[in-house]
Amino acid sequence: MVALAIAVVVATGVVEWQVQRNPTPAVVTTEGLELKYDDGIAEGYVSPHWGGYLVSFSPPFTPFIINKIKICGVTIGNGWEGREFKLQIWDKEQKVLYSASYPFTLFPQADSPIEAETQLHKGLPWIEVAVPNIEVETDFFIHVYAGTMKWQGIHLGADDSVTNKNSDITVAVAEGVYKIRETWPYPKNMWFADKSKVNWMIRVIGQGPE
Ligand SMILES: [Ca+2]
Repeated sequence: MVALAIAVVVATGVVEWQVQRNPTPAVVTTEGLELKYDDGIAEGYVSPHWGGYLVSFSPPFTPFIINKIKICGVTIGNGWEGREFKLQIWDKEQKVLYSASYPFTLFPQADSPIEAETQLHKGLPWIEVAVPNIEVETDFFIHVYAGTMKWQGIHLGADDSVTNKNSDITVAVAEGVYKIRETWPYPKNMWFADKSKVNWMIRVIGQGPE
């Protein structure tokens, strides 16, 4: 918090800064401020149920410049070469601020759910995706649309270290148009059927304006 206060003072007179009231927990790293809800260790890996993963964030101050997104996960199965997932940044009104596609092969691959289970026990890996300095003026969302199903494709790490207040899943209602899914679709016998326990392991790295 000390670093944040200094950053705000230094910027006085250059940019109008707004300190946010209930910011997402953040840590200072060599790359900037890392916003995160999870404790770094996945309790499971979960499919997006044919849709996407959505996490809302409240930056420590605005404007806030997003430089990088970190995502913990794995792809299950083979033959994902050429397939892409969509990474988006939405503002608080769910308007798209940034949208780009990235190859599935950025994620480490597990040939089967059993192999994914082995990776989970070793600690699911993180990937990093650079984004071109997206400035946000409000709370925002990170959306990872994978569109893959039950035992195949992209599965993100799920963390139960805090009560979920920020993670949702999305559905595509038309080509490139998404909405937050109203129901939580996972089977009752799975621990992640309880939405309050599921935090998608997506983090944001950013900073104030120069
Ligand atoms: Ca955890």
